[in-house]
Amino acid sequence: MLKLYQFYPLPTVPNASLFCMKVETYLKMAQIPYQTVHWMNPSKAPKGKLPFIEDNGQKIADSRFIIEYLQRQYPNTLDDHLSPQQKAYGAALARMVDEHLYWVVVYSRWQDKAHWPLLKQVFFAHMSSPLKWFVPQIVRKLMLKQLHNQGMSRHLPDEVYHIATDDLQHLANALGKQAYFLGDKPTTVDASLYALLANVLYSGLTPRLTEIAKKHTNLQHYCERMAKFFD
Ligand SMILES: N[C@@H](CCC(=O)N[C@@H](CS)C(=O)NCC(=O)O)C(=O)O
Repeated sequence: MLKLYQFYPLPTVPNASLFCMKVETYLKMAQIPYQTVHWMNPSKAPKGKLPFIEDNGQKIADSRFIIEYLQRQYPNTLDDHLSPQQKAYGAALARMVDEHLYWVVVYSRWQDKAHWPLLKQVFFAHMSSPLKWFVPQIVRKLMLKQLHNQGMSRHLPDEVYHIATDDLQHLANALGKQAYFLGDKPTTVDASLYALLANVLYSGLTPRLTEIAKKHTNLQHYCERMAKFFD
């Protein structure tokens, strides 16, 4: 059976990693049977990041390539009704989440000092004792370096939360009164959007972002609908 290598789940969201949760949401939406393998050390993954999958003796890394592989190997009708224009719009929304808002979440979790004690406790809950004493600091240093290189942490905190406010408003407007981001049926792009929005609203790890997102009741109702895939 297909194996999904990902971090341990959190009590309130299927995964704290947006990319692990995106792939798991897609597997559920596409009704593909899989086994989860909980993995703590991304450096041992094929591309040094999680998630990756193993299927028929082949390892595939990166959520985008994983989903493309799954679409080829386990065809489904999720996106069949979409026009090329809707697919292009969906891809733009997914990239906004995966390549941009993701960094706002990373900032809120790792850079914002007020959030660090809780993050440390929750993220490293499954780590054994000697490692637990020094690994969290090493990982935090790595994440802060990534944030600096990507550029998000060069902004002032208020600027980062301004970006979040603006972009979450765009997402709320994009969803409007629809049940899912591309209409009345869930499609592949909802895997990315749900992973981000559920983490922002329910993980408990980004209180300032949660406050901003909670103003949009349509985004909350959307997450409640998407959560049914995990029942
Ligand atoms: N482009 C990758 C991004 C995956 C990613 O950034 N994973 C993070 C967890 S959310 C990770 O493993 N980070 C470990 C590291 O950067 O060392 C994907 O779509 O799968």
